Formats: sequence, structure tokens, C-alpha cells
Amino acid sequence: MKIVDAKVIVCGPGRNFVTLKLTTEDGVHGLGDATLNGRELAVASYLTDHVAPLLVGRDARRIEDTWHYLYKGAYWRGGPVGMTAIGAVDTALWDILGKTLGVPVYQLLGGRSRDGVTVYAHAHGADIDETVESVAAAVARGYKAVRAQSGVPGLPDTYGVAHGGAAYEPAKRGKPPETVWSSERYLESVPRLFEKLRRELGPDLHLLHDVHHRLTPIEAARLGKALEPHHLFWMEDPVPAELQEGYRLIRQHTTTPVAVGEIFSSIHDCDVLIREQLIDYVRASVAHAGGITHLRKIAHLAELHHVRTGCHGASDLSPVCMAAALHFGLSVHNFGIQERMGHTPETEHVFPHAYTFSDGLMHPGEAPGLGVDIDEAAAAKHPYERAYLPVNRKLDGTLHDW
Ligand code: GCO
Ligand code: MG
Repeated sequence: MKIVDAKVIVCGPGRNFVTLKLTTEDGVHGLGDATLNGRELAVASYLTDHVAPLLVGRDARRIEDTWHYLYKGAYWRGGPVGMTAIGAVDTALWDILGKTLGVPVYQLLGGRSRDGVTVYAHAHGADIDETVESVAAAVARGYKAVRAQSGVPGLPDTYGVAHGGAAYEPAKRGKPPETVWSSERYLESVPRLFEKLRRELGPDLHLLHDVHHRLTPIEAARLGKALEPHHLFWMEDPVPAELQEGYRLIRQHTTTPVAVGEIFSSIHDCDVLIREQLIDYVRASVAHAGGITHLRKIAHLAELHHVRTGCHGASDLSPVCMAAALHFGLSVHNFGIQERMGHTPETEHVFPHAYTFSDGLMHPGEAPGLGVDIDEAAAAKHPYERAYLPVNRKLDGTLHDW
């Protein structure tokens, strides 16, 4: 079953996406999400200029071999651009295999381990009261797990918080927006938010929070301790993960569970964190950590060390990635939770899909393969427009993690 075509589709239905479409000699096609927010065209070029010529003529059933051919064959291993490209190829090959055999991908991954995939929604507000309302609204929509982000008093813009009730979208057209940060003000307000959320919404709801890489290890340890009485499901990305030892310090001080890994590209990025049990959830995704094949290896390593999955599922991962994440999450034994930030109606229209949401759980559906497609005519109506993630500066103007 030879691959005869490898096409890269770049579109912007509400936000930018890069999609790889592989077609075999018998006319079956498979899709992979190759979107790297803010650096999309680098992956599109990597695929078109360097990977597509290698794929045409290869047997589409050799998923594992193709992964190593692209990873080891490049000589330059790892990194977000290369690993996102490999992930897209891998995802498209699993899609093709499922369609060829007439089964949903999760059946190829060992079958279902649960009834559905627990997802968490995003909730945010300009202040604590608005955020509590937004979390309650997510609960009313059926969610059993909600991530809460609130505006920080005295700061004009905060990560994860949109103005005027709009959905939050991190990338903006034009030059990167500049936001302002104060760890002191943030650390003062977050415990008050979760104190109120627990008080008003009760003990059962899973509450999550994303620190977005902004604290030092000792500040993160302080936050984790302050949040302990409110029993968070997780505290995400408390510090940047390049220095993994930083997580050891956090662990020594707090029992608040820790999640990290949305920017990880491979198993080597989380090896120490998992083996030393410095984290509780690994957030690597199908799109950015080498596809279904590689993410399964990360999950299997994590299973040995009591670490569960919690895949990144922001709006900049396309419905193709969401579908793949759901097949993965339904089947993998040590699943923890899946993020669901949601997509714009334009995106939903461009990517018709079989996955569904009901009562806090998502299901990938029973369509063969991934159960997601791209309407190329609809995609063509939404051209790519360059957009950037923000940058973040401290009150004195120093560039900080955003
Ligand atoms: C999350 C993330 C996102 C990222 C975005 C970057 O937890 O969902 O932190 O909001 O910032 O995906 O591209
Ligand atoms: Mg995050």
C-alpha cells in the first residue's frame, strides 16, 4: 500500500492550522496535525521540502519504521519543528491503517480502557467573581473538570483571560502583543480564587490551574502549599521545564499535584521528571511529541512510575489532533485527563469529525481511522495570516516567560 501523495494544507479558520494529508495508491487518505502555534510555516516547509519527497513510494503500513526513518534519518534529532512534522506523518499513517482495516484507531491501540475520555474545560474572568461564574457555567455545560484563570489585580492583561466574555486565543495578528507581569500580585490573588471556587462549587469538581511557566521553583512551592487546602487536580507548568531539577524543589515542599509537558517534543524531555516521580501528569501531545507512536512510549514509561497522561488540547491543536488524542486517551491505561479548549465554528466547519462530548466525557466515535476529515474547499476560504503568541514583561520591563 504505497503512499502516492503528501500534501500540506495551511489554513486560518479563526486561527492558523497546518494539516498533512497523505494519500495511498488505493485512494485512502489520512490526516495529521502539524500546527506549531506562531511558527506554522517552518513545519509546513519541513514537511513539503524535506519529508514529502521521502514518503512518496513508501509502504503506508510501516508506521514504526517510518517514524525511525524520519527521526534517525534526519541526523538532527528532536526539536519542536522536526517532531511536529514526524508527529503529523505518524498520525496520518494510523488514520490510514484504521480506514484500511475498517476500524477506529483506538481498536488498533489495544481497545478501550474506559467508557469515555474525561476532558477539562477552560474558564476565565477579569476578576475572581467573574471567574467563579465562568467555572459554574462550564459545570452547567456538563464538565466535571475545569481550569480556572483569573485576571490579576493591577495587571491589564493576564494569560488565559479574554476580554468581554470572548473565548481566549493566545495568538494575535501583527507583532506579538506585550503583556505585563508581577509574580507578587499573582501569588497573592490565586489562592483567593481557589478558596472561593471550593467554597461555592463544592468538593467534587476537579479544579485545575495553569501557571504558564512563570514562577521560580521556590515561588511555585509557595503557591502549591497555599493551594493544598483547595485540592487542585493539578498545578500546571509552575516553572519553565528546561531545568528539570527545578521540579525536585517544588516536590519537596508541596502535595499539590504537578503537570508539565505541553512544549515537550520527545520522551527525553520528560525522562527525568517521570522516572524520579517529580510530576503527576505529563502533558505531551500527539501533535508536538512525535505522534501516536511516540506518545504511547511516553505513556508507557509514565505508567511504570505512577504518572498519568494529561494531553495538551488548546485551540491551536486542530480537530485532527483532538481526534487522535481521544483515540489515545480512550485506550491508554494510565490516562489522567484531556484538555478541551474548544474550536471556533469556522474550524469545526473545516474539520468535520465523529468525536462527541456528553456529560464531561468525550468519545472519538466509531468511524474507521481517526474519524476526522478536512474540507479543502472550506479551508481555502480561510487563508493563513501570520500571528504570534504574546511576550511578557515584568513591571520593570524585563522580558519574562509568558
Ligand atoms: C494550555 C496552554 C495554551 C498555550 C498555547 C500555546 O494549557 O492550553 O498553556 O494555552 O499557551 O497552546 O500555543
Ligand atoms: Mg498550559
